[in-house]
Amino acid sequence: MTADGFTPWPADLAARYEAEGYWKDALLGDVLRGDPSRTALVAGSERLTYADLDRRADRTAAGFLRLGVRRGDRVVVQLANSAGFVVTFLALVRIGAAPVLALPAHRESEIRYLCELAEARAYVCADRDGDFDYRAMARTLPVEHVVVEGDAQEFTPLASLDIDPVDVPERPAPSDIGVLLLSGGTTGLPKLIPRTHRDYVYNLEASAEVCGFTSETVYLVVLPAAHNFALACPGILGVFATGGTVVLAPSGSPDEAFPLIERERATVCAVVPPIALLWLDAVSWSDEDLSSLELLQVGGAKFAAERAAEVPKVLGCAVQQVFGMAEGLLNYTRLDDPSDLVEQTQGRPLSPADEVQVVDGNGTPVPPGEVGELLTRGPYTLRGYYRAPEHNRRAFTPDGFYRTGDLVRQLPSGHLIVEGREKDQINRGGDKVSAEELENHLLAHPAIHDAAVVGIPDEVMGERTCAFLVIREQADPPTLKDLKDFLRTRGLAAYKWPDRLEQVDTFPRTPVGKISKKALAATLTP
Ligand code: OOB
Repeated sequence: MTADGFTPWPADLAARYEAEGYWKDALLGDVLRGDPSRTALVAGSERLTYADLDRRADRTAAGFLRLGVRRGDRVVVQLANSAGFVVTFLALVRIGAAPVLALPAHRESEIRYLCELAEARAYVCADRDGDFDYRAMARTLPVEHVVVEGDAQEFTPLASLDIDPVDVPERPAPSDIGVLLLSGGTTGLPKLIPRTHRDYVYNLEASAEVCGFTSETVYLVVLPAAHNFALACPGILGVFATGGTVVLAPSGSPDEAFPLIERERATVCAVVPPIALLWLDAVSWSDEDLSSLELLQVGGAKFAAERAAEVPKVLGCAVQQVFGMAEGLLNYTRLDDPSDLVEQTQGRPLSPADEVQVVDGNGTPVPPGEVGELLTRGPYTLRGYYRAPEHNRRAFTPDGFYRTGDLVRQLPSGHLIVEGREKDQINRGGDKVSAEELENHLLAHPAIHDAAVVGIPDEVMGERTCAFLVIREQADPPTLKDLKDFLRTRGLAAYKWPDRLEQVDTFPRTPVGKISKKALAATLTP
């Protein structure tokens, strides 16, 4: 690991990725490659051409420079799907400051930690999200500058950073950290994933090619723009690199998304399975014209084969399964794959340079076609989490493969089928909840002696979160409502709160004395 918390690729592999053309002298700030007069971005009532967006990014870059943000700095960005998000992202990467991409749902517990871990120079947020006031939270954060989109109160308005452009004093290098993504997490505290300019540019360009993006693509964003899937798989940045149009929606609700598909003639959208299920249902009662849709990308959690098969029939567009991770590796079903592979698999690796191994508990490859843990390394998969040397010793093999914690089976075609998970994480419809992180918060409750968090199957969400609790003697057991209030005051994002509580006297143990989460989950199934 280098002094700045980044684990580089070994020299021999780096030389190979360069020689074979995966890594180019490419910068994230240069991805706006559309015709200057064409529409790059539609967000609410704003419509920006490529020329407009380019100018806005340069002007806001000048504003961040004036604030004192420089190459090598980190800035925590927490914005909803707005033009401000896109402009802020481009402005920061142009001056070589890495955006730390928090989700709008994160709260003080996550944001404070991210500011501290990244030693962020600034925090960029919206004014509010419904009842929640980001500015009130910002007052307590350890950052020099708070920049607010909307009503800034005493803070710096994002709009005030829009000033005359200046020459960038120090351009970033392609091997610099371009952006820091959030990991789904399996530990007590969130982890940050450093993505270099050149690896992320490869990620988004290769994805755009595999997904057939062109200047005619109109991409509707319904997932948080800060999520890797919507940002770069191929996402917003993949559209910019191929000259198409990005349309931002506030959410995946059919009420908001369908009218935008009709109005903007959207051709592609990326969703998580619960949104796909909602859409499959909603077409029967909605009267919007969705005939422009050509491709629905579904990923983030397992999408059932039967449902995938329904997409072309019900929505009239092709479906693509995407099994990806912010850490890097992306698997896509290909547009010309036979329908059984598209429906029944989660795709195959994006890059010829992706190395995958499927191994047993000892790290030995399993026979072809059998289930094992997926390990991977490649030109766009991290070699270490940011500033996490101890965790990195467990999360990577000695030869640099990332242990995904996903249980998969690989077909002779290379396609992967996700069969389960080994990591201690709940996948709640694509939102990832670290069991340990939630357990630590629960253990801080005065009535709770011990806590174990497990995922329970759910038809729509795939999984929901159940907290098994051992209550202290003489203490009143908290209700689910009590616990949610408690977790709210602790500043934990609401998607991480438990959906269900179960009180137990003791936890079942494995032979080595660990809590058996399998046995706990089994007590709930009839
Ligand atoms: C995407 O990224 P993350 O970082 O939120 O979550 C990664 C994890 C994977 O390790 C796997 O456990 C799960 O999410 N996952 C899937 C899946 N796609 C992701 N599990 C089953 N089937 C799938 N299709 O979720 C992500 C990043 C980029 C593109 C798409 C998704």
